[in-house]
Amino acid sequence: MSIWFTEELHPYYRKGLRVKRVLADEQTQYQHLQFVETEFFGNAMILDGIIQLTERDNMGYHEMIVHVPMLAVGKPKRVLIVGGGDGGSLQQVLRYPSVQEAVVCELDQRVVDLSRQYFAASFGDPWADPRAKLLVRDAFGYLEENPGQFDVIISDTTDPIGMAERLFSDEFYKLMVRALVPGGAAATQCEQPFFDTALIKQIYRSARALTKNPAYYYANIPTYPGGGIGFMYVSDTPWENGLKTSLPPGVNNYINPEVHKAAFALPEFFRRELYG
Ligand code: SPD
Repeated sequence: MSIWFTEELHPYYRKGLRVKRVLADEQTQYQHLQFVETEFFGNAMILDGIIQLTERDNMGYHEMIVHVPMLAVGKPKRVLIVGGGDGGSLQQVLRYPSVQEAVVCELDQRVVDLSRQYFAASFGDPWADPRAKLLVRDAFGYLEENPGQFDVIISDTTDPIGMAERLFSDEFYKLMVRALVPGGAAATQCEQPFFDTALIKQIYRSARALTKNPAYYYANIPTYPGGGIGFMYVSDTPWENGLKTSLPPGVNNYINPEVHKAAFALPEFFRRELYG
C-alpha cells in the first residue's frame, strides 16, 4: 500500500510525498501538527497541511537563513529566532563560538517537543546548549519589549496564512529592525518568486524604507512549492561583507562561498520586478 501526502498551498499547484508511516498527528492549541516518515526525504513536519521541513532537504533553508546574516555581521553575540521551534535554525546559530545567547520565540510548545523527538537524528538537541533560551510566546510583544538588543534576527516562520500573516507585515519589519543593534542584520522567510511576487515586492519596499542594504536571495529546497524558497536580508550592513568572513566550525551541506554569492543572483523577470 502506498500513502501519498499532497500539499496544496496554492489552489493551482500540488506536490506530494510518499509516506511510509505517520509518526504523530495532533491538533495543538494553535495548529494541526503532523510528523511523517517519508519514503525518500526522511522525517517531515507538516503544519496545517503545509510541509515545513524534511530531514533530507532542510539544510538549504536553515543554512541560508542563518549564515547569510550571521556572516555579514561578523561576530554575532545575541541572536533572536522568531518561530523556529523545530530547532534547525538554532542548531546552525549555535555553531558560532561568538554567540552568547540564542533566544527562540516560538508560539507552540508542541512543535518543540515533537521536533526534539523526531528530528534528533538530524539536529541533535540544540536546546540542551546553555546558550539556547526558549520563550513560548508571541514574537510581536517580545520585539516591542526589546529594542536595540540583537546582532542578528532570523524570522523562521510558516507561510503568511492565519496567525502568521502579520509576521509578513510592515509593522513586523519595523519592530524587527528596531530590535537590532546598529549594523545588525535580519533574514526572513520570504516565499517564492513565481508564486508570491507581489508580497515579496511589498516586503522589499518595507525593508528598503527601514534599512540601507536589503536584498533578496534564494535557496533550492525540493519539497517547497516551486522547488525553493527565498529570504529577505534586512540590514544597513551589506550582505557582501559576509563573503569575507569564514563559515563557523562544523559541517556545511548547502552553503559554501560560491553558493552564498550566487544566491543573490535573481532570474531576470524577478530582478526587474523587485529592483526595477
Ligand atoms: N511553504 C513552506 C514554507 C515553510 C517555511 N517554514 C520552514 C520552517 C523550518 N524551520
